[in-house]
This record gives sequence, C-alpha cells and structure tokens, in this order.
Amino acid sequence: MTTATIERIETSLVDLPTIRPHKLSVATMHGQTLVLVKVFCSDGVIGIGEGTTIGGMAYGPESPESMKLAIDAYLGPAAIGKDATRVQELMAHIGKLVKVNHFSKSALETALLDAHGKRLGVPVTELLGGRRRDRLPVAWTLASGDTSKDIAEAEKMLELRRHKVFKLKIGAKELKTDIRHVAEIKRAIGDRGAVRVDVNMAWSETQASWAIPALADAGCELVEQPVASAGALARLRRSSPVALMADEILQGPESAFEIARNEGADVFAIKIEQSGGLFAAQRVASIADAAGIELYGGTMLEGAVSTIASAHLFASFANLPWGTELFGPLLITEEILTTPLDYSDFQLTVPTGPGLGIELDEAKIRRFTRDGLMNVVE
Ligand code: MUC
Ligand code: MG
Repeated sequence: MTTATIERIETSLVDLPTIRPHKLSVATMHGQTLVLVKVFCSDGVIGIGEGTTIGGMAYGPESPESMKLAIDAYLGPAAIGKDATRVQELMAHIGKLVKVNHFSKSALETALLDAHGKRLGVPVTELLGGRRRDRLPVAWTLASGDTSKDIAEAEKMLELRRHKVFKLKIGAKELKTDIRHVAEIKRAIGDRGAVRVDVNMAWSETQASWAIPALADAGCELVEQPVASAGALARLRRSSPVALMADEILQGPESAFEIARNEGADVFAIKIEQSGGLFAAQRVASIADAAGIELYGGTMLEGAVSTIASAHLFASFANLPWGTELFGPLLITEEILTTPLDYSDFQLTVPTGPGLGIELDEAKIRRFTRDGLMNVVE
C-alpha cells in the first residue's frame, strides 16, 4: 500500500453567474458560489473537492464563506500531516473535532477521495464499492418564476434530448396559482415528460393536505419536501396519492434512520453535501434500501466537481428508480473543466478516469475567484 501524508490544503471561493435567475421558495439565485478545496499530498497527488449551498444562508446553516472558514480554521489543520490513504479514518478523526458542518466535510472528503483514486489509478466509484451503471438520468429544474418561460425551457430541453423529467420549484405563491402553474406545464408537455415539484418546506400541513391531491390531479408524480416537519410529512404520506420525497429533513444517517422508522417518506433525495460526505450518503442509501424507501440522486446545485463526486456515488447504488437531478453545471454560464461533461440522450456520463476523472480549467477558475484570493493551510 502506498503511503502519503497531507501537506497543504488550499481553499477559494469562485463566484459564477447562472444562465437565468433561479427562483426557489427560499431564495432567488443569480449566481452560484463554489468553495473549491485542493488537497496536496506528499506523493505529489492533488485532490479537488467542492462545496455549495443555495441562496447564502437561506437554504441551510452553512454558507460558502462559513464552509471556507471551517476548512481553513478547523478541518484543514486537523488533516495536515495525516495519512492521505485512509480517508474514512481521517474523516472519522475530523468528525470528533468538528460537529455537523456537513457541507464542509463533503468538500474535503471529495478532495481526499479524488486524490486517493488518482493515487490508485481508479475512479472514485471503485472506492465506493464499484460501478453498477455508466450513465445517469438527469432531471431539469424549471424555476424561472414564469409559466410560459418554463414551458419554452422544457420544450428546448426535450428538443435537445437533454432532460425529460422536470422538477418545478413552487411554494412562494398562492396555492391555487402554483397548482395552475404545474397543471399548465404538464398539459404542455403531455406524455413527453414527467413533472415533479419541490416546495422547499414552504407549506403548512393543512395547506399541503389540500394541495397534494390537487397536484396529483394536475399530473404531478412526486412532491418533494412540502412541509418543514418530519412528523407532518409522515402524516401526509399516509393519504398522499403521489410519492412524497424527503430532502431538507434528511441530514445524514441518523435522520435517515428516524424517517425510515417513522415511515416518513416514500423517496429520499440523497445529497452528498447534506449527508456529510460520500460515505455518509452511502449509509443513508443503505438505510433507505433496508427500509424499502426509494432513491433519488439530489443536488445542491453543485458545480462540476461535486456533481461528478455525486455521480460516482449514485453510479454505485443498487436501486435508483427516480434518477438524478445532477444538472448543476448546466445552470452556470461558465465551463470550468478542460473537457466538458457529457450530457446527452437525457443522461450524464460518469467519467472513467482516475479519481473524479475531471480536470479544472485553472485560467477560468482564476478569473472568477473572489478577490483573487486563495487561502493556504499547511
Ligand atoms: C433542492 O431543494 O432540492 C435542487 C434542484 C434545484 O433547483 O434546487 C435544488 C435544491
Ligand atoms: Mg429539494
């Protein structure tokens, strides 16, 4: 077995514009900030990782700035000098020193796995048990805030053969307005595509119990996180005519176990960042499998690095009946890789090279790095 220690960790914030405003019930995004993490090892191997969130602190407790600070001041120093070939052991050590901070841990763990895959000459999927599929179905989120613009966007995606599953962001408007919006889009798409919604916890239980059957009548096949409370989601599930998916309440293996125990969701939106990293997300998937809960590969609107880290994990899942929403890089105006990802025929190809199997366009990254600053921990 090769030996290598961690010598240096660099972090930077990369601010990238989005192709259009992206409207969720919690925030409207005009850009996305990637927290890029580079881990430099004593054997010359460099691993890259990424953290993102949505709308600053509107979605969850971590922001890009707080992730960078957590890595610079705590996770990074705890990793310096440690064995880079024992990723699980190192992340367990960091877990004792740093509570929660799931997104920051995911960014660092991704970089460690990328480095270790490069070191061993194998894709990250192989470090996670092995690949079961080479391509992943990818849904697209319609969130322009305007029904006719969303229909035009869906038509374009169908014509390009890039996406045929559409997730609609609702919850910011009146219930009836939102339901009309969903019905009009489904009517326009017909059998050419599927429609799902994500409410991002905006509704009360009584609002949701009225709206969910109406969404089902409109042709919506899945409702994601309609309410904030896990208990309310479990109660709604008992009479829901469509599948209900947990997202925000799914914060790693312990929460997954609680939701499963309470029969609180039909589907889990698994996210590597929200779970606390790829290994934690893998444990969430195992709990779901054991409980008969179906899987969906979620996103934190990640850039190419964390999107591909997620893709390596999702490619290893035994069951992935609801596909993925790994479209984050397509929402960003800039290509940050030397070789763009392959999105075609409604799917994303999982790279086959060592580690994540991708390479950053460093000149492009430098151009969008905030204040030209890169922090170094050594
Ligand atoms: C979420 O809540 O699922 C995923 C797609 C999208 O547009 O927002 C994200 C976050
Ligand atoms: Mg969601």
